[in-house]
Amino acid sequence: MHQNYQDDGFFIVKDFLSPNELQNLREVVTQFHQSWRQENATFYATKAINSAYLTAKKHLRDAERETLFKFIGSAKLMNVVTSIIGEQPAFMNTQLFFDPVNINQKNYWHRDPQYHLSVDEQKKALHSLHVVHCRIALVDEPGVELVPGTHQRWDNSEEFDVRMELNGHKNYEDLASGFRVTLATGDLLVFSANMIHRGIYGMDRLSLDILFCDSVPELVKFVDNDCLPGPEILEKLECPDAFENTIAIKTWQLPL
Ligand SMILES: O=C(O)CCC(=O)C(=O)O
Repeated sequence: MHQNYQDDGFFIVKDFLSPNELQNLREVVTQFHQSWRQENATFYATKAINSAYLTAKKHLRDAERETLFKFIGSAKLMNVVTSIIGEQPAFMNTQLFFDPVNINQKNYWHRDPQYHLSVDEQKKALHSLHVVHCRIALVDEPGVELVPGTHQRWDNSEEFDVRMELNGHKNYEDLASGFRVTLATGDLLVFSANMIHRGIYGMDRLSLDILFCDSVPELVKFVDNDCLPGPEILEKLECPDAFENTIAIKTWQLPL
């Protein structure tokens, strides 16, 4: 496994995107964002910090979806993903992070699984399943704050009280153990969804996040069928494996 990921739970690849990839992704993502904002005007205006399901048909045309699928299924990105997850990664979803309209809205520390797993299950997940964020800055951005090592270790009492808002704490309070990672346009940040983290708002950020996981039904069940490519796109991808693994699990092990 990638050494920095193993030790700290994250690493950065500077200038991951070529100028051409950056331009193509920006165009498609901007198109998605405009359409999504119209459709979700109230949510956007009041509390949203991200959207998801970018590869679905709802907001993008086929050619635009293909641009996303080609990037996600590129050898370049998949080499990074397999360096962490191994040879059987599954595609999970895409998200887009942007600034909240309300400039007073506060960010929040969390581990991604805390919204669907009990505390005991969250502890076990640290030693079993991989869910990995591949976050690509489409403009310079303040980045995220991470607590290094928490992809493998449980919270100390300050971290637990803050992220769970216990004993009078709020989940936006600073943590002594937090480590800030800023990203420049085109950088890739890879980090474990299990680790304690929070976004940093500002700079009109626009960050494309692609999620991959182990090829297991308990994670792949979260994947939306609409977000998967059809056979005509799959055959055009350099590395279709992550999509194929997801499709295989959904087709054979879960009722569609
Ligand atoms: O950028 C953000 O606002 C939060 C990022 C995050 O929590 C995530 O990618 O899971």
